[in-house]
Amino acid sequence: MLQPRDSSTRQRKRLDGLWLFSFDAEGAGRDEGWWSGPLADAREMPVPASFNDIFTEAEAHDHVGDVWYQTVVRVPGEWAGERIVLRFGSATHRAVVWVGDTKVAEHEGGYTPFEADVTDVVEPGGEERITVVVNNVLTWQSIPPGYVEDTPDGPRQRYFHDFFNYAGLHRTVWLYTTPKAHIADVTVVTGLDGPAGTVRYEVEAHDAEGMEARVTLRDAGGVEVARASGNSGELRIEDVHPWRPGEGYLYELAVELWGAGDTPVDSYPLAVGVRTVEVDGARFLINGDPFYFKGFGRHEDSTLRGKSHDDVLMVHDFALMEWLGANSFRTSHYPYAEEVLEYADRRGFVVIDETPAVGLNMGLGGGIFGSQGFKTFSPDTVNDATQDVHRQAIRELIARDKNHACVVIWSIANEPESDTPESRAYFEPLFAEARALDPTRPVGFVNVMLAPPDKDVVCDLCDVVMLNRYYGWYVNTGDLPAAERALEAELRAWVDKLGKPIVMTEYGGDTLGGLHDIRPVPWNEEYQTALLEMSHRVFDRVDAVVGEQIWNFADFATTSGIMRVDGNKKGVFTRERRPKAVTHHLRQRWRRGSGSAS
Ligand code: GCB
Repeated sequence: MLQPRDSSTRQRKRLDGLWLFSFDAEGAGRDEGWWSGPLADAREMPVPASFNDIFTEAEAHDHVGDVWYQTVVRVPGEWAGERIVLRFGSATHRAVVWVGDTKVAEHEGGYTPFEADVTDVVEPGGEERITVVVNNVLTWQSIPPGYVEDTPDGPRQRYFHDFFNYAGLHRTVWLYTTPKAHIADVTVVTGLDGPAGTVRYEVEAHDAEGMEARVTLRDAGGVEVARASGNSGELRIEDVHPWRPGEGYLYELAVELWGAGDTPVDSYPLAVGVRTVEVDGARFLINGDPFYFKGFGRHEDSTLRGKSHDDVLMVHDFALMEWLGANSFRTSHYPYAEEVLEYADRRGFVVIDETPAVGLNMGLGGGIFGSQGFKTFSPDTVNDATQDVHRQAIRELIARDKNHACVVIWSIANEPESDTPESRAYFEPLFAEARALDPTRPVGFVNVMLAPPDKDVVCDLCDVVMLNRYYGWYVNTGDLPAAERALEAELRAWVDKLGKPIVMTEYGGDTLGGLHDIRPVPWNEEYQTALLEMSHRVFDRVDAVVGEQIWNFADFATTSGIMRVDGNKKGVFTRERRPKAVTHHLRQRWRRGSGSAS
């Protein structure tokens, strides 16, 4: 799905700002038709933002069910005759949208965009009321899953992942135009051939009978380097400037649709980084060179905004990662805002792109205190219907992010159950789906500590083994020598079993910023440094380890519970982005080139 862009044939209008907003604690709005007039007794809510932390009441923070958003927009008069589209970057976790009294869109899944052609519903030059009901409930048939417990005090949302269930309109809402005959999708696949680069392209055009697609590729200085016509084809750049980690060199592909006239009917600019990605034995290659991932599992998370996209935070977070010498991150545990992927393309960051499939594991009790008392895969829990939603989440992720040079691995789930025949049966078709949709990128999932090499039955489907391990924290707590032996033994067992590259997608321990001691003890800053140093010694001894992504970049919000003190504190930065002492170790390691591909 294409991002809205301005071009010679397209315009867009950002609908962000203060919208009317109502909690619907009784779930009455859908029956009462709240879209059919101004929202009664509404407050104002910033868009984009999670709604949870804006007001002061506990009911707002912990609301379960529907919330309503409404705004009035004037559609520019000069848009008459154009195709007009209303697009949401995300609505967490599902939404229904009305323009005036007409229902125009419905979407399941909290982290991918959706849009509606509203040409026939809006009047250019007129004012239109847009109403959205957003629902934040997690069920056994949502991704991520959860369930609602009815208590005497009202519904309580339970879920199996370790981050707060922030919800709302988290990303920009656009109203934009395209011509009636328009470019609906573009797919590019890049390659390298000695000093030359190739860009295979495919254009999907709608209502464009008799028209021709033409593409022109320009370098970063605007100089044309290749052109072609036809809905698909291949461009060749004789002396290519590849996209590479640390150097986000981008070409621009001008995609145009031509009819009989002497100007294009539609025009869409797409940034293209030319690079290759490949797994070769136990090595991970970008442009044929071994690549070592240095970076983090992150969250879209900050005070007040919750999971809202925010350019200030994004640019600052990348600056902090660059300050440390990081070159990569994983979009744990859901697709991040499209702006983040675009920025990663430009900054030369390498991204492991993950679906929202987190918490499909009833063996994990929100940490280490045993299981949840459910079977993960069963007709009443994660079932065929859940798998369909998961499949759709994979489709939407790949459709959205397939053209980003920064994306080098699809991660189809985080820490699912993967040691039972049911898990194998569940995941086999999902791997097939991801591979069919994108045969060019490695596919994997992130393996949990409960499924080590002698138990896991799914990792052989992966191109890259991605491991979350907490030696020295949840196991061997406070005993780093024992942790060091156990971590190394397990990594060597993975090498013996699969011989594939291993990325450590999580390791670390909770650390209270400012807590110091002369001895490293769990929770103090000395311990975080010692634990990471221990882990790095092991990674450096195991050749198949091709990456280290610490859990987490910054402290983040979770549900309250005895395992978490004001959230998860495994960040190397606090939630306010102040550095913990360990950042100095990381700067030394990553900037002087340790933790690099051999
Ligand atoms: C994990 C999860 C992550 C948690 C982390 C922790 O394995 O993937 O979502 O936050 O452990 O801190 O326990």
